[in-house]
Amino acid sequence: MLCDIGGSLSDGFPLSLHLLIDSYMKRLPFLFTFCILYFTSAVAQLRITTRSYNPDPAPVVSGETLYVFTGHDLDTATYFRMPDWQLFSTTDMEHWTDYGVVMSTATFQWARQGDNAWASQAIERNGKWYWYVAAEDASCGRHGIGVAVADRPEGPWTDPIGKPLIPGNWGFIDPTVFIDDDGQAWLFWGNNGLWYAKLNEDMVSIDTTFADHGICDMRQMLEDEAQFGPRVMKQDYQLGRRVMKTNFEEAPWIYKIGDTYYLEYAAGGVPEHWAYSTAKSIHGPWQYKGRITDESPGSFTIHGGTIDFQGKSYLFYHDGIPSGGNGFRRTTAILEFQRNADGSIPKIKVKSE
Ligand code: FUB
Repeated sequence: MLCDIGGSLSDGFPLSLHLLIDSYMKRLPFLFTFCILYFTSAVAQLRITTRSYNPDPAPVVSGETLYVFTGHDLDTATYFRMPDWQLFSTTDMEHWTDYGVVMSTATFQWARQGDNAWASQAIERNGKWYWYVAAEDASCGRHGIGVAVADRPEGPWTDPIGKPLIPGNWGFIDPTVFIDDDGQAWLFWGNNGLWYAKLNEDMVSIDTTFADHGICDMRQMLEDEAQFGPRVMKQDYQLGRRVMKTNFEEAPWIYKIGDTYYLEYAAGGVPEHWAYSTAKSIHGPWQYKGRITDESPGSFTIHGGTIDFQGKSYLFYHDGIPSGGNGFRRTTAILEFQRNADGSIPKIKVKSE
């Protein structure tokens, strides 16, 4: 197994991010105008709703229905102000059912209440739904990964373990979950670092005999340009300064087609673009495959993922177009695309309106 289990878990989103974002926000008008001009041939974007901001989309197919679990940026947000999570569904990619807010931080007694309800992904197994979320572990003031369970996507959702599945630590955000052909479920997560764990069959605990007390640290792999793309100058939150790092930033999105594992992710530092790597084993080594999109118009984050539904492929991500370029008021966007015959993902042009 190509798992590095050494090193301390110390990357994450610290106060220095405020400075970085502050400088980004000052450049927003220019960047937003640039995006609009750059994507001149763009046509209207597919939206689920503009009723509320709905960032960090995580699509999942169940039978004839595609569900999209999202976060929720408050209408007045000037930093990440995210109290709860929302749900939408469709059977035709045109008409959407809006379930509104279906879960909040109140589900997790261990979490900071009313804020920091960050990115998530849900999955169905044996008639139950499991929703993995990033929420702030109040015991340490850092994000950890929680899990909620329900009989149906719209809930009611409950916390079956009463504690974080993965306790808080630097960079412990953005969970993505996947069940392999042999029934083994895997949970990946990370910002400025990447980690994964083997879920037990109950989906609400991890196999602590795996890797280092159940967690495999992939940060050494992230150092390899062949696996995660060319180094760029990026903020290192642990060091509090900018250093050269490979492409991976955050928001892993994992799935498998045939015998190939796909790991899509937000890349390049902020502003982020969407990129991917593939592997023949869940444990790697990964092979960097390139950009899927350029930066998202009006948003310095891009969090999303691709999914196949009713014979077509779709990219879900968020942008800042409806809010006029406010990177903390993000809206889900959808683009249809065609995978190449060899399974590779073509470069997809994000839309400007
Ligand atoms: O929405 C809060 C954070 O911003 C997510 O966890 C990241 O992926 C980025 O989208």
